[in-house]
Amino acid sequence: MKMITCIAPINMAVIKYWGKRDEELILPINDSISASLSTDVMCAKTTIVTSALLKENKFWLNGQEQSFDSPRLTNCLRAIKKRADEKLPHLHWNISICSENNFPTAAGLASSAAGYACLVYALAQLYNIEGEISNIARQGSGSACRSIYGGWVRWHKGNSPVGEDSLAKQIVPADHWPEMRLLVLVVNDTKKKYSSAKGMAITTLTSSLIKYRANEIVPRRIEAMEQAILNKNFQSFAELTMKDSNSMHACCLDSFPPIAYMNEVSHSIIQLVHLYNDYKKELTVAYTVDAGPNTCIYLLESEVEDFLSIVNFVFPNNVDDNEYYRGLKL
Ligand code: 2P0
Repeated sequence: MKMITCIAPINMAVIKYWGKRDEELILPINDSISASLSTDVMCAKTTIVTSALLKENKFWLNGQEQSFDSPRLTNCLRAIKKRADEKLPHLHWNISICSENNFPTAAGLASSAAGYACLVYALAQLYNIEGEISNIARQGSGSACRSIYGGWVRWHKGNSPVGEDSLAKQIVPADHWPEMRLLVLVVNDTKKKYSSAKGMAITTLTSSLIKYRANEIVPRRIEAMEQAILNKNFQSFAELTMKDSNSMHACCLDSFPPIAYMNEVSHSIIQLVHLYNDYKKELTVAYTVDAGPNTCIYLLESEVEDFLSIVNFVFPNNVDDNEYYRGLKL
C-alpha cells in the first residue's frame, strides 16, 4: 500500500482568466496573474491511497462520494500516468482519493483551483513525477495551474494547440511583498446562475468586447502588472487590479444573454473603495471580483484596520460577519 497527503493554496486573480480557446484542454484566451494565499488559514487537502487490494477507483470530496468518471479528473490522471515509469508496480493499482477544503463554500472562493492543484500534486508525488505539472493541473480546472505555486504567479496562455506550453510560472514568492493582505468580503446572495465555465463559454461565443480584452487590453496590462509586483508599486498594482476586474465584468455584461455576477452590495463596496481612496488621496485599497458577488480587497497590512472599520460601519448587515472577513496573508 502507498499513501500520500498534500495541501494546496487557493488563489485570487488580479488579471483575470476569462474565456477559453479550447474547452476540453482548458486553454485560455489570455494570460492571467494571481496571488496564492497562505495555506495556514485556507487550503485544500488531498490524501491518495493505492493498494493492489483496492477493487475499484474511488473519489470523495468533502466527505461525499463523487463519480470517478468526470472527464476533468480522468484527463488529469491520464496525463500524470503518461509521465510515470511503466515499471512502477503501483502505477497499475486502483486508487482512492479523499479531498477536503478547510474553508466554507460560503466564502465563495474558487475551491476547484486549490482542489485540482492539490490532486495533481499528490498524484505526481505518488508516481514519482518530477518537473512541470501545472499544465496537468490546468486540465482539472484552468485556475488550478496557478495554485501549484506560492506567491505571485502568472499563467502563460501558450500557443500550442495541445497546450503543453499553457502553464504557470512563479513571478516572485510571497515574501517578496510581505505586507500584502487580502480581505474577502462575503456578500449575501443566492446561488449564482452561471458557473465560471458556463459564463466564460457564453462570453467567448457572444461578446465582441472579449476579443478586444484578450487581444489588446490584457497583453499590455499583464506586463504592467508584472512590473508593479516586481517593484512593489501599490499605486500601479491597485489601478490595474481594479480596471481588470471591471473589464472582466464588462465582458460578462456584454455577453448575450448578459451575465451579472455582481449585486448591489458588490457595487456599493466598489464605490466605497473609490471614496476611501479619494479620501486618502492615493490608491490604498483595490477591489477585485470573481464569478460571484463576493468582493475581495487587496491592501497593505497597515490599511486593514482602518478599511475594515469603515466597511463595518457602512455595511453592518449586508456583509457576512464570519472569520474570512479579515486580512488574509499571502
Ligand atoms: C480567475 N476565474 O482568473 C477567473 C476570474 C473566475 C473569475 O478562473 O472552467 O474554475 O475550471 O477552467 O478555473 C474560475 O474559473 O474555470 C476562474 P475552469 P475556473 O481566477
